[in-house]
Amino acid sequence: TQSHATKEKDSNQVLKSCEEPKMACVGSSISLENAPTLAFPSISTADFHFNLEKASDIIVEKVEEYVNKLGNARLVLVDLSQNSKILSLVRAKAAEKSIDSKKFFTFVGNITKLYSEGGLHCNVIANATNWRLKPGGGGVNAAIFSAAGPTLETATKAKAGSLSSGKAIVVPLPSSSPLFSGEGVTHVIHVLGPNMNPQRPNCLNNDYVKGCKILQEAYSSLFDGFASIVR
Ligand code: AR6
Repeated sequence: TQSHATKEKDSNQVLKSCEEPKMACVGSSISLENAPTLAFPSISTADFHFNLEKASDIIVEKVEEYVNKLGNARLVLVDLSQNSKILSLVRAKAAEKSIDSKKFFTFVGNITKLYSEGGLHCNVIANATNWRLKPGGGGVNAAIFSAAGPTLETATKAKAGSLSSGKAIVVPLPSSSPLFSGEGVTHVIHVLGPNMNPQRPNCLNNDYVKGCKILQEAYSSLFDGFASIVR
């Protein structure tokens, strides 16, 4: 059995070998290994069809705004594939802005298995949800509700019945949830991003003036929610 520190180091080294040389992260994140950490997916860029260039600008801008306000807490952008376009765009733009790589980095893995499969300790995960806050629907929403078990739906309902776009809600995860016991996740923050997919509710029909404003608001709500847990 590997120690936690070794596991995280190893997984970072794996990343180092397959990601771009300028990427933020790697060995230096070890000292903040047990710091409060928010893992978040790129909101709206898959099922909701939001433009990746625009989304990556907004992610980096919002991370830059919040990362130093959060003390030692870390922000980690996660995606499933090593070839993730959004991860490489964000890494390149974050490197240009010299964002502290101990406090913000990208990570390849399933957001519901970051500790058990990647050795990365994240006490909070974000979910790119739907307006009904309902399980299923594919993407990260289906994965998180399924991995968390039915207690997440109950705990979510106790907080809200629906969500407006650009907003986030913090849901404490019951300790009986497998995500809590197996992965160390104590809170899920549901976020509803802007939708550019005509097959989904409230499509913005390519109005990127509105869309960018809503995506900025979504990341502010997410990071404010995380700050309220860290404090
Ligand atoms: N782990 C890490 N990242 C993931 C995972 C995972 N298990 N699954 C997907 N991603 P999406 P959206 C990445 O489509 O565009 C749902 O049906 C994915 O590669 O989940 O905001 C909801 O119910 C992408 O980078 O969210 C809503 O109706 C990112 O997560 C709608 O989709 C977001 O992709 C929301 O669409």
